[in-house]
Amino acid sequence: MSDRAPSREAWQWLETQPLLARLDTFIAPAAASALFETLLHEVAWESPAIRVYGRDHIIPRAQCWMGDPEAGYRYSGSQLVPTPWHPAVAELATRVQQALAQAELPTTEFNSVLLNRYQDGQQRMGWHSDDEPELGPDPIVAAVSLGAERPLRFRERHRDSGQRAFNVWLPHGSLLLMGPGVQSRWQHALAPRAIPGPRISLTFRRIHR
Ligand SMILES: [Mn+2]
Repeated sequence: MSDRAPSREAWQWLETQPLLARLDTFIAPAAASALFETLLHEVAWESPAIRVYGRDHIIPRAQCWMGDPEAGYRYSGSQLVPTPWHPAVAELATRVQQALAQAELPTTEFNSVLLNRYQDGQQRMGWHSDDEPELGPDPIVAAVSLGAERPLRFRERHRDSGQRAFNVWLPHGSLLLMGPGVQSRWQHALAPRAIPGPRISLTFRRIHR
């Protein structure tokens, strides 16, 4: 990984109000591939059952919640205690903060990260916002994508607003900033899609106690 964070000009402003910005060149391809392999083999991936409308379902992906010991979290009805930071993920968290600061973008001290691993395009994530109470009223969420390029789909939470849904493609090694206001304005989802390869996403957050 390079030591210098890219300049503000390297970012693409996908939406300005609220701010959705993507840095395609956050991690160079070879380093991103190496990180993908490390995480694939060294993260304690789990596919827990979650209760939806009174029935238990195995989630259609694998996940790992990582972070500071005090950064506990509730997710779909279960209490998650974070796994200790993997050194490569801790380093990545620091790099994400540096990249945001370097570009004068909104940032925070990320103390936790949700890793999701999608085996192929059939694995998915349903519509939701990252708006759990632990994240505070207006969270900043930063997502690093590794592996197969796939679109994250956004839609208005209030569907009568007349605004369209839209896709944000997330290339290998990219960083997506979901700035203040994004979670309260939009939901996002990873829909099933004919994409052959696996993908890992790391969404960095700050848990408020
Ligand atoms: Mn999310």
